[in-house]
Amino acid sequence: MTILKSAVLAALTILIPSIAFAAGGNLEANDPVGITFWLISIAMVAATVFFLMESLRVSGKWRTSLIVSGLVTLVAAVHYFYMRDVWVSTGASPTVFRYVDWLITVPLQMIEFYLILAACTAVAMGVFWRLLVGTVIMLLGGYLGEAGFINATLGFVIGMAGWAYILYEIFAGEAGKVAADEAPDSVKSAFSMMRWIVTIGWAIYPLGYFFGYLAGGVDDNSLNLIYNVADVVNKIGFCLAIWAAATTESDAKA
Ligand SMILES: *C/C=C(C)/C=C/C=C(C)/C=C/C1=C(C)CCCC1(C)C
Repeated sequence: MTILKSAVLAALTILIPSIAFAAGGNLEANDPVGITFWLISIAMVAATVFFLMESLRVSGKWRTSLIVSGLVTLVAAVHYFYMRDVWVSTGASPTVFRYVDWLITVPLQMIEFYLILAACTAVAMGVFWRLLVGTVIMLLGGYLGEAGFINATLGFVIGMAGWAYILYEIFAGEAGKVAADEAPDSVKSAFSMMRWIVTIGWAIYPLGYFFGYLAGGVDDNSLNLIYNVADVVNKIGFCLAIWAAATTESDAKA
């Protein structure tokens, strides 16, 4: 426990100076998108502190889920600092930073489906690997298409195939079946909330790729505003569902 507490403290001491060092550029009062970049970068820091601190009070088997939640918002916080700088100093979309963020946070979020099931029942490792591979295919397709390494439409199709595979696994595949048959109520409802976030909340990103990039019909302001607001639900909301199950299950057994 003391080692864990020291680790959490160490993580927070790294996090807090990084806020101070993020230069921030010059935020203008008439830049609502810039303001959302600021609000969300700070919200991600607050969420990180919350999840890491809460990881200390849940029962042992739930700890990993909450630490991973804290890592998701930590990684997002750091990328938001950088994206915010790009936005306020150039007014351009920070696309590369977004993809780098996604490459780390999205696989971690998909692994949470496995972790919350593993905290309450026996789950095959295959679930973990399938979710991970589906996620990597989805992001790699999108990145290669958007960066121009492969045809943009082909990249989109590969990305959509990866997403479809993930959705299959959490609705009709083994993960979905284990959740329906073996998980306690609190985990069932977290699983279902997370699944809808991945279906509806995450649909924003392929829509952004399609309309913003393939069809070229969305301006940078709207695109970034939508992505920013969506990230609050899709990252902090997603992790709060996990936190709710973790604390309910830990309290029930205390
Ligand atoms: C916090 C960031 C999140 C949850 C980002 C999620 C991103 C996606 C679900 C992206 C999906 C894509 C497709 C399904 C096809 C086209 C390419 C992508 C990468 C935009």
